[in-house]
Amino acid sequence: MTVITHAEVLVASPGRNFVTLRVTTSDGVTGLGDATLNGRELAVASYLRDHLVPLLIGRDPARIEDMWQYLYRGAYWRRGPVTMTAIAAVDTALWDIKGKVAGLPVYQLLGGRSREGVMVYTHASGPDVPALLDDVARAKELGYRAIRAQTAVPGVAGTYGVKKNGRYEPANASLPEEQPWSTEDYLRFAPSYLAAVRETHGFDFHLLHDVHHRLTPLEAARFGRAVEEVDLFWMEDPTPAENQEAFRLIRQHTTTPVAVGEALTSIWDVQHLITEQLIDYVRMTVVHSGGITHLRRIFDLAALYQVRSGSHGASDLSPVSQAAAVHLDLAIANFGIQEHMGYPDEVADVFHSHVQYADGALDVGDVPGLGVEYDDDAAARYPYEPRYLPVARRLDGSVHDW
Ligand code: KDG
Ligand code: MG
Repeated sequence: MTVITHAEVLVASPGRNFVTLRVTTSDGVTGLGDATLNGRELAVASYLRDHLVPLLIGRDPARIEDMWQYLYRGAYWRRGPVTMTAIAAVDTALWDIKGKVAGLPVYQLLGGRSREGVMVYTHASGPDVPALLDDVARAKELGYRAIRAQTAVPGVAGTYGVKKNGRYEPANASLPEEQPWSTEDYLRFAPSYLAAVRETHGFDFHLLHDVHHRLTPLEAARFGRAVEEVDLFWMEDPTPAENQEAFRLIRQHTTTPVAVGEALTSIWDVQHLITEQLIDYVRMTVVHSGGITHLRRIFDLAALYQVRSGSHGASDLSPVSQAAAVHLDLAIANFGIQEHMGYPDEVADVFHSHVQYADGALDVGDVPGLGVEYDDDAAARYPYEPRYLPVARRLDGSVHDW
């Protein structure tokens, strides 16, 4: 019988930190899984190295569902980002191995293509409205059919999602940067710049916006109403989602579509949001939601309630996650859209990926498995660097949701 003979936890920082699991079988086949949890990378590395790798050795790599149940139920302690990211890394690596053994791309194992390429949205942002409008023009020229727009609220240095020197990287400091935040200023300003995007660039592309958990349900309802005329594809994470019931109030007041999920980790975290039809897009990811196995289950539940996928694809999800997402996006019936943020240039030295962008869409080609290889020699040139996400504080000094 083929068994897992070893599993390595690889930590490198090609432009930003990534944790990767590589599983090897007794037949010499390797599979990769992303295990990156931004700002808490080493907690997952230790969970894998100290607690999961010893459990993998000698097990059958073909039994993906059984492995998932064994690692999830076997931990006794349920859910949570560290556990679910570690399980995701194992699960993703086993799908990669299964594809390589079968000689098939992973999307074939998931039922085959439902579409030719997956529509992606990119980020446009700027320190002020003219810079944002220029960046939207740049994204349109690159062929994107869906664009997320963010700009700095005047006088609020901590506005989420604004590029510096052509890139947006929130994990920007060796200790968390503390950033000021004013909900009042944001609510007064943001609808006007989204309207300016439509006035300048028209309605022939999807426009998205990430609120990034900053509003209360009532504020989010007001915001959703205020932007109805600009026809948003979605408003993302309008309010923190620990209390799923909070979204009912938003729903009752606006027809602006709602997307939620990047900070959630299990089907239970979105059960109520989906079954009560309180959201339109579920934005969870392979890496933080227990892998391809669990995310497929979430998307299948969502399909019953006309909720579509909209997977998180920020640059803190490695190219292994990106490839896994594209395989899943190609296969499911209720695909909505995929985030495509891009990577620092150094990332391509370490991760050799077959994912390709063309005409507003991503595709993976027909390489067996996930279609990503890891270059150990290149990775050795990029040692881990401690990096934290920022913390937001209201103007009175109290902590806010970042
Ligand atoms: O690590 C946190 C980022 O992944 C997150 O801030 C990015 O909100 C995000 C998005 O929609 O890409
Ligand atoms: Mg987001």
